[in-house]
Amino acid sequence: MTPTITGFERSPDGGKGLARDTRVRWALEEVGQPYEVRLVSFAQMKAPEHLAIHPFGQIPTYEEGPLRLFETGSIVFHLAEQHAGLLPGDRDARARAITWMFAALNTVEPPILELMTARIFERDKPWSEERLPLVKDRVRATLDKLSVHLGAADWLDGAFSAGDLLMVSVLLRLRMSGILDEYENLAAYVARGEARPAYVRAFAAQFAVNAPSIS
Ligand code: GTB
Repeated sequence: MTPTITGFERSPDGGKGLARDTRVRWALEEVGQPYEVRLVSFAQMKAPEHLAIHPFGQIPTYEEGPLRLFETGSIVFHLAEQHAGLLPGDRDARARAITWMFAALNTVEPPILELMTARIFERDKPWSEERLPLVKDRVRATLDKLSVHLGAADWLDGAFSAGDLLMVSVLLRLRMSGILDEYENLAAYVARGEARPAYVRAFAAQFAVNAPSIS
């Protein structure tokens, strides 16, 4: 059965691949699962039909027959459980890869989201200039440790896994701030993720929807 995911009819990022449907597209591409996309407007996201699938009125969602999921981490985990390629077979290695999925979403992403909020939504506030360096330092405090863990390795724990897929996706959001380039090994790690054929296909698919039209 071909699953259907949802994405923005028009992403606010204009095709940079930062909205979370890109993570789900990437996971689907990694496991070779064809999929369909239902594009939704902001109004549609808040309508009862969509709220029945996503209680918080957001994207992405995932529908596969009677199964309806929301939360990107849960969708990626479901795909990794159903298909080979995103989680190791060995019990302990699998548990560690899942730990990295949680680390990406629960430990590394929150300060990055805070930075995006500070840079985009709070930049006109009178206190913004004073707060921004503090928020940036909270991101660095996490990246310092992540960078030490990664060292010279290609991926976080052995072979590429769903943990790397989510971690690269989270770190990608830092690119515009310039902070990612302060960490040579993390910048190379993200570039390695972006070079994967599955990521290239996922990025191209969301770009085809969201690229700014030239008229
Ligand atoms: N915890 C949920 C998950 O992981 O799936 C969070 C889902 C979520 O935040 N979805 C966002 C959404 O639907 C899209 S990705 N927002 C609309 C709303 O809440 O009304 C967040 C996002 C949006 C835009 C950019 N951008 O333009 O750069 C980046 C990320």
